[in-house]
This record gives sequence, C-alpha cells and structure tokens, in this order.
Amino acid sequence: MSVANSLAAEAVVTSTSTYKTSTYMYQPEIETLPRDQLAALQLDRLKDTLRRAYEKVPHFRRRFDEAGVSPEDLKSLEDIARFPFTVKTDLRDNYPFGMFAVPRKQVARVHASSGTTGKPTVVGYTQGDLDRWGELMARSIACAGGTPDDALHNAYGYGLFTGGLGAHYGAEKLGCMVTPMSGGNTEKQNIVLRDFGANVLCATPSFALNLADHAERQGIDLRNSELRIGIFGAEPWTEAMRAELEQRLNIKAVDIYGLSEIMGPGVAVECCEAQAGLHGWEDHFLFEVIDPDTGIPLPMGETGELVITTLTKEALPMIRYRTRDITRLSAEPCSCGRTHVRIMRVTGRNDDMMIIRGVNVYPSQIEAVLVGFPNIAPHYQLVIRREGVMDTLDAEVEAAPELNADQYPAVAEKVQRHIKSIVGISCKVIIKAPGEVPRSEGKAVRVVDKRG
Ligand code: DLL
Repeated sequence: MSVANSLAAEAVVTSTSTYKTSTYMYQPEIETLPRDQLAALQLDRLKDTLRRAYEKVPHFRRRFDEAGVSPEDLKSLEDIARFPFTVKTDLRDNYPFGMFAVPRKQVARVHASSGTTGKPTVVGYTQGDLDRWGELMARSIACAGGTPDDALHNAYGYGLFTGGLGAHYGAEKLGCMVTPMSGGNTEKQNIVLRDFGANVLCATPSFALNLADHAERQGIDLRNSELRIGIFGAEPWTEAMRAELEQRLNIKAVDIYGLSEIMGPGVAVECCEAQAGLHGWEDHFLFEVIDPDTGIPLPMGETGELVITTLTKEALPMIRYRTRDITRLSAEPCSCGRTHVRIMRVTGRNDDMMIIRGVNVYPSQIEAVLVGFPNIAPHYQLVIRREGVMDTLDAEVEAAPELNADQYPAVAEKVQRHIKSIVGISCKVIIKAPGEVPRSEGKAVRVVDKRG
C-alpha cells in the first residue's frame, strides 16, 4: 500500500468516537486496482447499464434503435463509441422525470440545475444511488486529505444544487463534524469558520476568495486558523488562483469536479499528495474525450470534450453524456498510487468559449494573467459587446486597495499588454475601485454578454 493509502486508511480506523462513527468503508484495493481489473469491472457494469437504459428508458431505446445498436453489441469498452451521445436538451425534452429508469416511487431525492433559459434539468437518485454518492464523496474528501477527525465547513449551496447536500452526506459518511453553512452570508461564514475550528473548507474557488477578502477586513486571521484543506470546484479555476488561495488561507487547495447529470460533486478529485489532475472514479464512471466537432473519441492525452457514462446509477443511468467541459485524460501513474485515470484541470466549457476578432479564448486564460498580477485584486468580470460586426471584450478588474486612482490608467495599460502577449487577444482593461466587481456567493459569473 502506498503512503497515501496507508495514511488515509489509518485516518479512517483511528476514528474511535463512540458518538460519531465513520460509516465510510475505505477500500484501498478499489482505488489502486490494477488497470486490467478496473477495465473488467467497468465492462461488466457497462453491459448492465446499457441493458437497463434500453429496457427502462424509452428515450434510450429509441436512440439506440435509430443508431442501429443494441446492448448486446457491446463486447469491449471501446464498443461504447458505437452508442449515441446524450446531451442536456435530452433531459430538458424529457422534463421532469422522463429519463428516469425507475418508477417515481423508487426515487429518493431529486436535484435540478436552473440553466440560463427554459426548463431546469432534473436529476433523480434511488436510495442506493444516494448511498453510492455519499461513499464517493467520502472517498473524495479522504483523497483530498480530509479525515474523520476533521471539522468540515460546507459553503456549497444547499438546495436543488448538488454541491451542498452532496458534500454534506459525504463528509458525514467519512465521519467529519459538518457545518452545513451553504453559500452567502460572507461575514458570518468567517466567524463560524474561525470559532468552530474548521479544518476543511468546501466552497467554489471564487467564493473562497471572497471569504479570504472579507476575513482580512473583519480582522479574522484565517492563515493562522485550524483550516488545512480547501476542496474547491463547481466552476473553472486556474493554477494562479490555487496559488492565491493557498497563500491567503494557508491551506492546501484541491480541485473537485462533478456535474448533476452524472451525480454531483465527487465524480473526480485531486489527491492531496500530487495535486496534479483529478482522479476520476472509474469503478463508477467511464470517461472518454472526444473531438467536439466530429464526435470521434480521441487518443489518451489529447484535449477535447469530456464524455461520461455512468456505471452504477439506478434512477438516472447516463449514456455518453456530453459534458461540454474541455479537458484531457492522463493515464500516467500518480505518485499517490491510485490507478484511476486523471482528468486534467477543466479549462472551460465549449459554450463559454468566446471568439474575439477570430481568436478563441476561455475566461480561465484571462484569469491566469490577472491573478497574481501586481497592483490588482483577483476579482474580475469579462464583458462582451458588439461594435458594428465586431465583438469586443472588456476585462473589468479590481484595483488592489493600496493603488491610487490616478495610477489606474497605467496599470490598465500594463494588464492589457500582458493579455495581448500571453492570450493573444486585444481587450480593453478597465480598473475598478476595490469592491466594485460583483462578488461570488456560489458559482462566479465571469462573462457578461451584452450583445443583446
Ligand atoms: O457544479 C457539481 C459540483 C458541486 C462540483 C461542487 C464540484 C463541487 P452542476 O451545477 O451541474 O454541478 O455544474 C456542472 O460545473 O459541467 C463544469 O462545467 C463545472 N464544473 C464543476 N466542477 C468543476 C471544476 C456541479 N472542478 C458543471 N472545474 C460542469 C471546472 C467545473 N469546472
């Protein structure tokens, strides 16, 4: 067993409290399963999932029939490429419960994501699904360095969003003391964080930054608090932002990924040892990366759109779900000893890509320039406008508190030149006074489209 695994295992067995027991079954053999055995397990579970999807969900039956494939055609994992994709509009078209593979009475919980337009996307879970989700989130928190003895402050939003309850039940399963804080209430959060001695903070990275900012103003020294780990996700963020958060909060910051259509948080997470890409839990999910234009699967390591098939979901099996998230997979061994494939940092979504005067750009590329840049604070918003036939981009960036207003133009000019030379686009940088860029209370709104 690797050091990482023995440490995590020890942490689990050393939780001896009579009142609070960890019900999480740490299974190092699953996380370090040799790849051929992992593939065999996936194949078994994939066959079962395809069969259930075909038999129980009219949408899948129709799509499989149209594509001329049946579950029996899958003989190897690679055969998945013959099956049709599922996209977000399929869920909307079958609103609310039309994609469920079990009768309504067997659904124990639903979540939903609002989306920007129209009907929400509704997802459902049987009790078995909820148990497995709790297990995977517990595994994810342990992988991030959390232990049953930790106090975990959960600032992901509770409600229809999967972040709050997803992290909550995982943390309880691991045996942590959980503070179910939800989002918002920044100042109160900091008082609770300090007074309850939180060791682990779960939040979106933009909200964590907001907390750090406020703490400084409130005179709360989070750097010298009990806080040790930040488990940040639900939105794209950068290495620059990681460095900023680690420094400001004196923590180790790890990336966590997930999406409601597949489960919620806990689909993949970084290990605290390497912090270098997120282990995707392959005993429950099958990951592919495809060329977003042709839909053809790409070889391991190439960048494209992440596609996920669930292997154990009962209420809502998902076949080849197009996440729209841009990333690449890595099968390189990880220093922690886990064998599960790594999903490298998601740089952005297909639909977040901006095309400015012919140049493709993701908000995260601009963030990488802005965060850590001298004299500015790491809060920003990008505004797209249309001038004639051209799209223009303004980056609204906040001044650091010590910067005088008469220095704003010179700093703006410098930032502008850096964005041009590093990202390759011309954008106008507008320096705003401290506090003028809207703060995040959950997922940050990075792009404001004013093209009408
Ligand atoms: O954001 C689930 C979640 C909650 C993940 C808490 C992590 C922590 P949705 O609201 O359905 O679910 O949004 C899913 O958010 O397709 C990505 O575009 C984005 N996303 C999630 N995690 C990351 C991440 C939750 N670590 C969508 N990096 C996904 C980049 C992320 N983007």
